[in-house]
Amino acid sequence: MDQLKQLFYEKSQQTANEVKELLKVHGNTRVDDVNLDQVYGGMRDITCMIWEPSLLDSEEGIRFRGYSIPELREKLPHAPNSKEPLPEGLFWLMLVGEIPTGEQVKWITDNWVQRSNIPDYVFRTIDALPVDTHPMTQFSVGILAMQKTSVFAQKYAAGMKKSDYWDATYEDSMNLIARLPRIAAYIFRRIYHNNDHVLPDISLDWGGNFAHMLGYNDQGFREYIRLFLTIHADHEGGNASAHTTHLVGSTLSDPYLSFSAAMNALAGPLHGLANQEVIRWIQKMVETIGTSKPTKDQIATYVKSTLDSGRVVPGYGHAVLRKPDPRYMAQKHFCEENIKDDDLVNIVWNIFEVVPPILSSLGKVKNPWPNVDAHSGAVLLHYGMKEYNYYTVIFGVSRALGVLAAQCWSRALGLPLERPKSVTTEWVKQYLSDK
Ligand code: CMX
Repeated sequence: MDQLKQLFYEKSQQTANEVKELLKVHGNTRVDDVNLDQVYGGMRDITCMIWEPSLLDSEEGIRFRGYSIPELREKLPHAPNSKEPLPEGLFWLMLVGEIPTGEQVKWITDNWVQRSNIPDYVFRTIDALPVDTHPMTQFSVGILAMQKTSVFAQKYAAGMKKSDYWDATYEDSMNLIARLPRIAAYIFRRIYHNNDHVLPDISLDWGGNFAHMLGYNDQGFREYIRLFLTIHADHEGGNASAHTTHLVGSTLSDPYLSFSAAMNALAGPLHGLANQEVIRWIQKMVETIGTSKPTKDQIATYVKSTLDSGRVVPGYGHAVLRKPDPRYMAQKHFCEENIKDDDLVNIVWNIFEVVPPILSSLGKVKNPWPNVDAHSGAVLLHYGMKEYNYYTVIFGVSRALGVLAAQCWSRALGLPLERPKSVTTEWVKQYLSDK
């Protein structure tokens, strides 16, 4: 058994035993009450799921196994001559709850290189799609095409014991994460570089190699990709991509099926697609106003016109957060340290000053602050990646780290099929009149 799997086995068995004891004593203890607003309102804030890798606080933002983003930037191992954390280290932390050593992170990087081979038919499957198919659709199809190689599905068909599910899930998760950058980069080079593909450089770390296969050798871009892949990895279990992984996985669909489904959720404009929408919206603003240096007053007028036309301001608001997203702030700090006087980055920062008071004045927006997607496109564009339709794919590569670590835990804890109760409006009316 490899070192990470062994550690995961020990930690997860210990937690599974603790959970058994907890449920024996407290199984009937009430942890939440639900009101009708929540039933109609997208189940906001209802405590109803176990998700081990991370926990979101509405004021403070995300903590991965107790560590905030600034703490991760400081404590996780870095690549040589790099200031940004290696996302491999975050995966280790999310899976076993311990900050890994540099050697342990190097072990993951090497292990993922060994697991990164992709059958040729996967590329041919992607090639069969019209080249102008949205990159997220190509990504989801590519992931699904790899499902034939699922260890979980093969072992299940051969009669695998329930107590071995976690092991096959771990193998699939590691294989899938190892392969994702290649699939994602293949799609990028297929669509935007006329199939001029860049072969992997196995001397690089997982994120550095992804940047390289996308065709960027700029150190700053590599650094940003490492940071991007770290901060987008997880946001507890209730967000749409995480919850989709959990729901689909709860039927014992393997990690390929669950993660492909998650990518279809991430591809929605209220979720991960917002990072492309932000840039599309800013470019339209610049075009409409007629300058790459709009004043705050001009930005305010444009924001109001967006709202007046019945659309949302992309990159702003959040279902849980009630403060500026620390993932946005991490990217702002990255730019302050690495990027000097970029027009688009300056616009993003000016929008941060202009939008919150306008959204607050509407009286209905619960969180007027920027989320993670408000910043990422401007940084990608700064480094030359202008193909904004592609941005959500990078988010997707990162998201695999959290949701697949979580799926390993779901199997180890033996979490059952998810099946909440739904009711009809007729039922609600009857319930209220009976009361
Ligand atoms: N611009 C305009 N209106 C907004 C808004 C925004 N950025 N954010 C919220 N609102 C509106 C809602 O549309 C809703 O209006 P109605 O009552 O007329 O339907 C009202 O304010 C209340 O919404 P809320 O409770 O504050 O927010 P929700 O939890 O319902 O929605 C989210 C959260 C993210 C979908 C919403 O803020 C939004 O649409 N933001 C823009 C899209 C975006 O940036 N998504 C990315 C989120 C991060 C991610 O998952 O990647």
